[in-house]
Amino acid sequence: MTEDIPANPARRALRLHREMDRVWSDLPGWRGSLASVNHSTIGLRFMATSFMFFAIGGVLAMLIRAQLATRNGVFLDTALYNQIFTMHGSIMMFLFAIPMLEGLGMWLLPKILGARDMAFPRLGALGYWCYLFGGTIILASLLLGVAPDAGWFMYVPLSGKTHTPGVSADIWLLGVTFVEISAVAAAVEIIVTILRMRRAGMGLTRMPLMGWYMLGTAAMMLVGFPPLILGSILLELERAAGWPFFDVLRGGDPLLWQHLFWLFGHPEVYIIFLPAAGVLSTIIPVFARVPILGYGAIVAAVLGLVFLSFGLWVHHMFTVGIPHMALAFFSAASALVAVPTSVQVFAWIGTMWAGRVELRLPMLHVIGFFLTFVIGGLTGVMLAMVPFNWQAHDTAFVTAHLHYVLVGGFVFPMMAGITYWMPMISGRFRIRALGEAAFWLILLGFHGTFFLMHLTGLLGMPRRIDRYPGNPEWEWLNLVSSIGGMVMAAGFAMFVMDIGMQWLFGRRSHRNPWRAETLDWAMALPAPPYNFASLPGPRHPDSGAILPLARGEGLLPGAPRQRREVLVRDAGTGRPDHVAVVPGNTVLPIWTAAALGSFFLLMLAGLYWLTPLAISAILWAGWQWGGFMGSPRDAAPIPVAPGLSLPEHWQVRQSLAYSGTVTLLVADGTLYASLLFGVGFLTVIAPNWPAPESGQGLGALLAAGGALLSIAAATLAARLAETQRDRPTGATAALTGVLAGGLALALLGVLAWQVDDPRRHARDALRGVLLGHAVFHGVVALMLGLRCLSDARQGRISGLRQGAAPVWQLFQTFWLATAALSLGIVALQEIG
Ligand SMILES: [Cu+2]
Repeated sequence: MTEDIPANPARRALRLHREMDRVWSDLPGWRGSLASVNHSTIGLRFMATSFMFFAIGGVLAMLIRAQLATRNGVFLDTALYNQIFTMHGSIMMFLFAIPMLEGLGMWLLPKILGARDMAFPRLGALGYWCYLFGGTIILASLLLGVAPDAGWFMYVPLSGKTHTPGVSADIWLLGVTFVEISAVAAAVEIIVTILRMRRAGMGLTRMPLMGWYMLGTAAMMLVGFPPLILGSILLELERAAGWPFFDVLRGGDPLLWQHLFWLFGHPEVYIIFLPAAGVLSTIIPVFARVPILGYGAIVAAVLGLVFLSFGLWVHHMFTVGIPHMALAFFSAASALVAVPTSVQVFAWIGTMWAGRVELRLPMLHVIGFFLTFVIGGLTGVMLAMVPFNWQAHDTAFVTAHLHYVLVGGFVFPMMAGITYWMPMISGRFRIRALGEAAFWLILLGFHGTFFLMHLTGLLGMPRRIDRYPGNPEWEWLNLVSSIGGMVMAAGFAMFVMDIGMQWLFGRRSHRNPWRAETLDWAMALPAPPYNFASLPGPRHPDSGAILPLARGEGLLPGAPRQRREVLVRDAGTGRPDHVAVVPGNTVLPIWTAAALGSFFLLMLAGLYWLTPLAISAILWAGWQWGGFMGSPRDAAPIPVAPGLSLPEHWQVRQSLAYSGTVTLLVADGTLYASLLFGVGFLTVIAPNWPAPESGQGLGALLAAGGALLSIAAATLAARLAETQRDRPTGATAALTGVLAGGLALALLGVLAWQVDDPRRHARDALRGVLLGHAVFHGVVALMLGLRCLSDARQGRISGLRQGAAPVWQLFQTFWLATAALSLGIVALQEIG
């Protein structure tokens, strides 16, 4: 697919390493560690932090098991028990599993795809700080005794103001939303990295399977998280400002929350499972010493799972009263998921069958996966059957199923992955025996805990209860489960010890210790911060190229311009397209996260009047981020290989930033679509509609029309500013666009003045949100416009250099489309 690119002349590998290391290393000291943006550092931090949260979630689980060991458990009172199971679920889902897979993706993807960094290093760092701050807020609430206690699914009306006064639910909603920012950021980053930064000439059909799995995962995150973010915003608005979305008396419906939650919550299972399956597909062929069986079938299965996972959320709601046809459809669809899942399981078994499996430690964890996950899959098919579901609903059976799927489908594969890639992280081999003992303890402890819970559930024990004085027949089952839990906890402690011992005392590992073929092993151990001194291309497709790449024979060798340069390819053809300079060490991400965090904390404290301060800090930080889009000079093309020179990223329209914006707008569009779903759902389903007569008159109509016209004018001006950027008319157009955008915002403000009180009815509340959506996008569009204007004034844009203009133009168009749709809907409501 690409013409072969000639090799660069070989140089001394050590010299090249020193040159790269100077440019790519983190700064020394603790201050330097705040400024780090390198994907390896950030990825490892994500994984280490998530493991810490896993330990905390595990301790909470032990408390639950201690309470349930006897039927009159006096260990915890009910209020604390409720906090603990809510926090156990929330921590494991939001603070362990998702960040763990983000960390793995961030750390591994550039290595396995043959790149030096992720597409947006600063965004990765921002995501990490958001995760850490959000997680800390959630955790602190437990220490302060105000932890969320309404279950990790936060069902309304239980989580509403009436039943859960105080801040506990707000902490969950704001904290989790804060953490989700990092998930959406990671999804954007992963997609753009996979599509545009793979080794030159690596076609999609020859991409390591991990790439496909992460692509599927990121796509699901991009579409799965926005509904939950929207749901959290709506619920927080209802709690904080009294805007009714879930209050039946005022035109809301609690079921809306369930839909939004499970629109996220179900794909979540696959979001967690797919990267884990990617790990399995990566390491099984290595230890079986044969290529993976059925590459194409696996890719098809991944795509099938991504597609199916979005049609299944209703199977969490079989008992809420939905039409029979819908029940039948979602039941069948849920059972259908077993097909792509088993395609993969058969491919893995077939691969092991065809080869000769070396039973090293990572492979033991793979066996643990098989023993566990298959049972979880079977009980999953059972639960997909509506009559059985009605029987087992909300019993310990479901808890058992859930843990079989999540521990089998995520924790075991992750332990396999960690032990597999540890030599690359630590540069050392493991010490024998400790890891094996840990594995057996975890496996036996796990099945000891959860296998019997199927039976406990079938005997009728509900989830989430803290005492069962009237049911002595559950007692011995629970006691065995509790003992199993303690054994498993001891196993995890040993696992951590094993990792620590390897780090400290392991003997040095030689290169590529597992004799794997993927590019992640084409580097020295431990992996250097820049990954590859020269980048692999069609000539150097796998781990066999380790020496030529270190000697600079690959593409874009070294760092002669003293900056972090990466190669960006055309997404389709695989031809190298341009050289992007990615940002180096900077404290901007942590500042931005702190600004965002202060906004969340002020909201939590109820200090709404202080939030404008935080908002200005966020705007200031956002302005600084844009500084990277302009450059003061036109540069000569950069030599990549003999006879191949490429432009810098300022000079191309299809830059990483542009691809990233397109991807982000998919998430943004999903959020908006979820909002429209909410409007439609409440209008059609909720009782207490139609809404009372609205008092909006001619003034509102004029303001709406005027705002729309101004946005259209600004969009036109943005287009002109982009195409004419090298001429004075370009700067004039930018100025016009900014002014028109400002006018539109002012008119939206006038409109806000005229809207009926949003607390009156769900329709008015939804109008408030639609308006807020338009204002928010207006502010971002205006910032981008100002950036273009200022860059044009300072000569940071030219005929060759694009600056922020393409992104502005894109965003402005999105603003126009959504604002027009929103105003159209309101107009329709008024007529109809
Ligand atoms: Cu589900």
